[in-house]
Amino acid sequence: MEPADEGISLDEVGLATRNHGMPLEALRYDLTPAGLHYLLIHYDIPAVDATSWRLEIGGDVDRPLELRLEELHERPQVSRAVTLECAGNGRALMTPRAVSQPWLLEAVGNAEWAGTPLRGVLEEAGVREGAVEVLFTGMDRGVEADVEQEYERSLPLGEAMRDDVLLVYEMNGRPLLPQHGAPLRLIVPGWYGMTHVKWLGRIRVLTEPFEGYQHTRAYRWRTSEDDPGTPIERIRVRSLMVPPGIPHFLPRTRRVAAGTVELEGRAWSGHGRVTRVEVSVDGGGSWREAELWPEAGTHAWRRWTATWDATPGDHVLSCRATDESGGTQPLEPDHNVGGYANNAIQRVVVAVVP
Ligand SMILES: Nc1nc2c(c(=O)[nH]1)N[C@H]1C(S)=C(S)[C@@H](COP(=O)(O)O)O[C@H]1N2
Ligand SMILES: [Mo]
Repeated sequence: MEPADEGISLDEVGLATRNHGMPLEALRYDLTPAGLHYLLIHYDIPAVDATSWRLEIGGDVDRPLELRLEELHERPQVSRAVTLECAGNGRALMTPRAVSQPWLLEAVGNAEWAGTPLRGVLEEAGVREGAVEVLFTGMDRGVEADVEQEYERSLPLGEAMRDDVLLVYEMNGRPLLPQHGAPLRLIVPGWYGMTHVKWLGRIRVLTEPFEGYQHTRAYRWRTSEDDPGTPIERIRVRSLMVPPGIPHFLPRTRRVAAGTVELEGRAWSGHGRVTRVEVSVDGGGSWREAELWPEAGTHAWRRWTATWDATPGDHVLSCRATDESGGTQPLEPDHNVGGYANNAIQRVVVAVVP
């Protein structure tokens, strides 16, 4: 589990300072306050004038639409708590490390997202018979591996038509902030972060699968450089804990007073309900059940708690979730070239003092 030895480059530090994570103590909140939610912005936050902004819906539809923000607000409103996690979460803990946003564990957040179901808008536009995918294009542009592009991702038509997929204009009851995609973003509960396209400008219904950079080059599970790989889609089951006690400034190991310690954290999965969380206080050698709290939604994180009788000495604390598909968390990362979908267990190093 030691990160690669070669050191983090200034380029990676540049990404890490732009794209902050959620401090793990914020796992305490049912809903992550907007300023504590993680951020991932591939290029720049685009300058968008919400009054002249329009959402274009076109491609393989009977009636192309152009909607203003007020028109989206007039449509049926749905609000739901959804956990977002970046597909690169845990990347910097893989060896060798893929050079990209160097997340440790903190690329996650759980917010209440409000907007209108995408399906209603697609039905109004009239999706034609031969449609297979829906493409979502952001208003941000940049260059990746020499390819100049707008950030865009597609979804299979069946996923796009799910009734919980939303065109979102509010986060935690407030208008969407610039960094989270104002004036409008996509939310696809259960899928990794890259799917939730921000600063939406255009939606296009396609008759052929989309073959853009973010599908054919990035976000693929590849075992070697020449493996074409398979697409990264749904969030793998994962749990994290609020690190107990107090931290050292550097490194962020913990100091805890001996006695009864209440451990708490959250667990989530894009493959069904979280059915079990276990905790270990000996680095994953032995496990016992944590208590699961009531669910707040199918794709919202679930609270768990456990009591620990902390005895003086050094301990490594971990938690491990299982979902209803039978998925659980491995002890070590499942290596892949892009450093995606690392759901290996967290290890919190704790010194218990008398
Ligand atoms: N237009 C656009 N949408 C985007 C991105 C982006 O760079 N541009 N980043 C994606 C990635 S990789 C993630 S993990 C999530 C992060 O959402 P957040 O910053 O609101 O947490 O947004 C996704 N949507
Ligand atoms: Mo991401």
